[in-house]
Amino acid sequence: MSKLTQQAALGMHRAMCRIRYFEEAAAAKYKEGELPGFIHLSIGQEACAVGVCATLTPEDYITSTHRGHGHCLAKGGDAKRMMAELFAKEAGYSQGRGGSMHIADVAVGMLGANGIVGQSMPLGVGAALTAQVKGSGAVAVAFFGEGASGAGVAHEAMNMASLWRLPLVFFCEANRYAELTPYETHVPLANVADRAPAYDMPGVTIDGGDVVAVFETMEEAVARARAGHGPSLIEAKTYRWHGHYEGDPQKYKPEGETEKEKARDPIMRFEALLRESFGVAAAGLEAAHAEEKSAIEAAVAFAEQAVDPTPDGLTANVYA
Ligand SMILES: Cc1ncc(C[n+]2csc(CCOP(=O)(O)OP(=O)(O)O)c2C)c(N)n1
Ligand SMILES: [Mg+2]
Repeated sequence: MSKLTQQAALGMHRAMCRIRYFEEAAAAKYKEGELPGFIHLSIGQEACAVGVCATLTPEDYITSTHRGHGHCLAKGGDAKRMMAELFAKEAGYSQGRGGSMHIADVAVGMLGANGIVGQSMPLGVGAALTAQVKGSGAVAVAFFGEGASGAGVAHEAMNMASLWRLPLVFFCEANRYAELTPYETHVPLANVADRAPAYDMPGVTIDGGDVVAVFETMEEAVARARAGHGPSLIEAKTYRWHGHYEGDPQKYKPEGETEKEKARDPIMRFEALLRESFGVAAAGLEAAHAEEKSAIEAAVAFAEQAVDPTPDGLTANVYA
């Protein structure tokens, strides 16, 4: 396992800030009524997206979920085109036709957000099979939630990936809730990763708020996948600070739970490590925050000024 360099660590810190500012801006604009449709935010879960994608090359693939902004940004997606998509503008990734849950950037290996719970997993199988057949050396990571882990298709995907020894990592962001449903009311096991032995693959449960733990665990799983030894199942225990969707009154959360989690902010925890173990000056971290914040402000301005789709484009890219 390679040691995390200061340069890589700083890049990861920036990516976490970028996701946080992107989603905070999206939340604010949603509240103002500027974004049509639903948005699902991953604020509090940034260490997962970033720790995973920091182990991948641009040629590697990820498949994402309905909560996919962080995944896309961490894989190298463009904040301006993403924000424009949220604003339903022509300059968006799907020309404003898809919104938050239909953002993909194949050029950076981001094969798509996905509104169909569980489907990131068979799509990950397909991407990994492509890499195996082509002998390209690429790996795929399928992000999914603990809610998705009970879907039939999740088990079909893990079964097939193991059988064919595909270069794939199943990465579960176990954020305690599936919509309004708490973990223990729909998963019989303490950990989603405990299912891994049934598929003859390694399974590990980690602290999803610790970006270095995510990175190091992923490095091992990616190395295993690249070496042709097959898939792994990683479960990161994490927490979403916001509701399932923006506007969710969150009545199902016990009082004080979100505040308790906010005190363990993954960005603050990483910053403490960067100062103490990597010798990074506080001023450097503040500068990173300022730059990422202003890049997101630029993305919002870009999206606000972008043009709306026009009615004559209604049937473009419609095939049936
Ligand atoms: C096939 C399917 N069934 C149900 C839904 C409705 N739905 C949207 S999100 C969600 C819960 C997903 O929970 P989880 O996998 O834990 O992801 P999280 O929202 O916590 O990130 C459900 C049931 C859906 N979108 N697709
Ligand atoms: Mg969940």
